[in-house]
Amino acid sequence: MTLLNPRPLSDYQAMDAAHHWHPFTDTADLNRTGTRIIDRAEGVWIEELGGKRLLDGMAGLWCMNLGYGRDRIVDAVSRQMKELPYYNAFFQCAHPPVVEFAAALAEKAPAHMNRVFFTNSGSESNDTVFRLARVYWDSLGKPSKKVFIGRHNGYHGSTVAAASLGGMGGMHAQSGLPIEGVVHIDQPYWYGEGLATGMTPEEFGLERARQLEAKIDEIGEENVCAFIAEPIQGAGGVIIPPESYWPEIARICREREILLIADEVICGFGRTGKWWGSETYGIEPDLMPIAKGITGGYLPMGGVFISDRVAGPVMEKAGEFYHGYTWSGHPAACAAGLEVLKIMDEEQVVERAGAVLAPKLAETWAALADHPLVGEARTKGVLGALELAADKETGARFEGAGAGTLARDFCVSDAGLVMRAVGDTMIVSPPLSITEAEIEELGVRARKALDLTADALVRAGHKVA
Ligand code: PXG
Repeated sequence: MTLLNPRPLSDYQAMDAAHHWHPFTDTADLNRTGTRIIDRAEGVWIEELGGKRLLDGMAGLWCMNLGYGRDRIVDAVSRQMKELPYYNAFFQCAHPPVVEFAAALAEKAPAHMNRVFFTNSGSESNDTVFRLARVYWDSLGKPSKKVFIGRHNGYHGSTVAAASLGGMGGMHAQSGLPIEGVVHIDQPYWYGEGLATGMTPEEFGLERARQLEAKIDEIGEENVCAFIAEPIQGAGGVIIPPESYWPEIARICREREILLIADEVICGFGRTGKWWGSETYGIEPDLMPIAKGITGGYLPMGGVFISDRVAGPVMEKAGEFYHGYTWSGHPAACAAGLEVLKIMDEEQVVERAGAVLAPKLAETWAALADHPLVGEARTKGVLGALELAADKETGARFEGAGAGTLARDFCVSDAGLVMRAVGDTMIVSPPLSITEAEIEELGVRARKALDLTADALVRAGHKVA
């Protein structure tokens, strides 16, 4: 096999430090330590330049749902690139892959959603949602309905509208966000924010949902456009809402006549053990932004599923929707997506995620709950989180110890595992192609990293239960 990247690691690190500005990175700090260069991958394993293998517990960035090394996807893309590398879907045009893919996606979408608008990322999908939801209310003669309600610590992307809809305080502080017309309510994060209240998870879920009702009343229903949320918050720390949360949110949106937008960028395409997170929670959103797993991560693509309820008035009354991207429905991305759907059907990926992987991950995680550092081990579908806590009863953290960062670093340096830290919450979202044996291996590696973290915390003078 030809070596695609023949330079030594130090060259890549020097070039990277000199010329590459990384996303979500303290670039000066990174340049002091040196970038890790990943140069190949197969299945659920990634390999660093030099040969070190790591189990990819994050499926890249929550997107490599079918794992790496799927030649069928590459071949489908290659065939399409030779036949028609590009044409657009503007100005009365389309091409076979975009039409085929839209139809194939509509088959998989919830029954009340029959149309998809293509974008190139989750962020773009949420910018599309931001504009389309407002156009919907305009088309119904209710132009005052403009305000979006999102959630603190929600994540909807990095563009201006998407970052505004999200509730990441650090992002907002850096660039004067959110933009006008976006407000936020609290998240249904029971372990982080509910435990100390003495409420049960179910009571807490209702309290957090009812903040939506209170916020709508405060702003005036006639001014509120939509509520947007991830079925399960991903980037915020795999925050699995109490079962009481979503039914109450759905009731409020219905009664108060505001659109419900379920951001399925992470939860979609089987992550929660069903096709859509909305399905897992029994809700019927009006709009669903999607991305990531749509191409199994092989090419950039995103989209928005549009319910018949929203599509009807917009098509009849608004006329042209002045919105679109050069690469909306790129032929190569559509070819990748079509092949991904074929593989998902053939391998029964979603069914297996729900029936085999979800219980296996739940069992593996439950075993880790005994570890002295773990305050809570939670999973839903093929998503998992471990809360690192100094006190298992109260959930008190290791103050100032950077426990999450320590654990993440031990994962990479000693345990050969990619597991992310969001503060002191360790999270995983492995490829849906993972085997049961590999989930066990993930558990073994996570425990090793936790043990090393516990030792380091003790050495630093912290008390570990
Ligand atoms: N919505 C959700 C729910 C997401 O998780 C986006 C929208 C934006 O997608 P794009 O394709 O524009 O990145 C996301 C992205 C992390 C991490 O560190 C999470 C995301 C992206 C990058 C890093 O957890 N989620």
